[in-house]
Amino acid sequence: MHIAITREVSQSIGDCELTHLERTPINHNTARDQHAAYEAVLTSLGYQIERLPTEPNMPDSVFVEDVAVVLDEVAIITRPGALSRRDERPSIESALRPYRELEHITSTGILDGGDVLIVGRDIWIGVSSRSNVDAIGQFRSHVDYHGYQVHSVQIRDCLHLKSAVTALDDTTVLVNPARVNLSNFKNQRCIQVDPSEPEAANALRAGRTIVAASAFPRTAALIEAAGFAVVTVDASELAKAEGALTCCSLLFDVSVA
Ligand code: CIR
Repeated sequence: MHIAITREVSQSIGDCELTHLERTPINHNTARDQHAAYEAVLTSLGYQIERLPTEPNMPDSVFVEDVAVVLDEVAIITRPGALSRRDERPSIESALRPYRELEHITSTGILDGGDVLIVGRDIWIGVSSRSNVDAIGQFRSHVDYHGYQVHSVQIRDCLHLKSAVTALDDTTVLVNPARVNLSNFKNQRCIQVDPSEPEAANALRAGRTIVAASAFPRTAALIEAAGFAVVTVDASELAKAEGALTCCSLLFDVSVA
């Protein structure tokens, strides 16, 4: 069974954290419609959606990815780098508890799930304004035992590692080389975003299908040309909050006896 944990867009999304973008008005209805369309795509790809109720006082709470990292063996509850986002944790913990053992990142570690890239048994964690080396060490101690190799990686000019690179399958990454050095991914097949679409590196791997933003058609064509099935969605309103496609869900599998 494939599960997608999502959360309804908060009415207060206009008060979201912003790091690189100027604040512009976010239309809550448009954001909600785009989010519903994103969920519909995941449903069509075989995911069962577990939608958490909206959190009126947590502007960024739609971006559930930042609060947990779900592996087959364990889920890590993060300690988000932005103070305003730490109250997002209890509801995500409750949602994950039926499915996974839980581990936690504790002070003085900070970690956003958006900085954690899983490619097969390799995990890269971006050192960013939201994630630090303390948390990377904690993360490693939680997953070592399960056979994962954890690598820390420097990023440039973006919020999270996954604004720079995402996984298309267990051996292929989609990268913006202006934001992260390609030399980190010597053992992976690297597909580079179209240079005119610097935000396009965040695509969502949903089983064998890649969900890509409709704003970046050139990169979507490159992904398709590399042999992947691609579905596009419009995430332009959520992008005003510096959110992209991986941010809006926690995807994982549950074995049914
Ligand atoms: C934040 O700054 O925390 C939100 N406005 C955007 C978070 C996007 N999350 C992600 O890329 N994983």
